[in-house]
Amino acid sequence: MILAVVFAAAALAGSAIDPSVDESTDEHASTMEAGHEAAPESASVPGLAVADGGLRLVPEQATLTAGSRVHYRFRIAGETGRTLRKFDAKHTRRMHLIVVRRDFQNFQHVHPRQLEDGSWETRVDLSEAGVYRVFADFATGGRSLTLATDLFVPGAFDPRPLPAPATTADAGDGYEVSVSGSPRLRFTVSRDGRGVDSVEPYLGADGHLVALREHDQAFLHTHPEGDPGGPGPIVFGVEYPSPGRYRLFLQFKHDGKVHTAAFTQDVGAADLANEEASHGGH
Ligand SMILES: [Cu+2]
Repeated sequence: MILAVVFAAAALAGSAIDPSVDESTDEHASTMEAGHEAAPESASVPGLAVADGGLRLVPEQATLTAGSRVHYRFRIAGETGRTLRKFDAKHTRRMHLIVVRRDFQNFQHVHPRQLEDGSWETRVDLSEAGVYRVFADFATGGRSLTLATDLFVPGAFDPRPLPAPATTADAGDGYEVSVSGSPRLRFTVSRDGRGVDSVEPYLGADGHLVALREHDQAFLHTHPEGDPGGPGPIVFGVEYPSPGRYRLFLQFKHDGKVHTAAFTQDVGAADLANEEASHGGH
């Protein structure tokens, strides 16, 4: 089964890092580094920056009043400030917008419509107050980018703790999803206790996986595996950039409806994608 992924690592990874920039050498840090085995190279992780590769995510408003169908409007601007109009289709859509509260609640994945002036508009459910992250995931000129910004919804915010790691998740409407393996993840869907053989195509694939890191909500690079439309589990390879906890949101379609299952993964050093023990090649 092939699963498209809602995001992809920018082809620009690392290009923005200029080692000569830090002229005020931090002696303390240098001392700390000395004597250690070679530190891994710094790599940029997608989804942490509002601007990258000469493009910038510009929300019309950073603060919105709570409501269940709130208009959210934004544009992608070039370095001169001009609105970018040309986007490539990626997983059948030209713009994917992920909205999630900072405590990983209220996950939403929507597809905004482009207005005449090149900006994008959609409705989001902001019934609950709090601090949200908004990720614009798109491709233009053959490169993929994930830009992110803050969104504030004033009101009483009662942050919930990250749920403990679990191998099954309730996806609503009687659906349950179980996961096994790491960093190669196999998701199995059941409904009312009976296995669901094949899910329906969703955005040109069998499913989408959004993986976010605890504490900074970095967007992870994941790889779909297998053939589309086939029976069996939905499989993804995930490139974890560091040990720690991650929240994963798997979306699949069945009986004409998109369902979301969320999982917490506790990732150890052995699960990192750059380990030899992983599925190799990625
Ligand atoms: Cu999408």
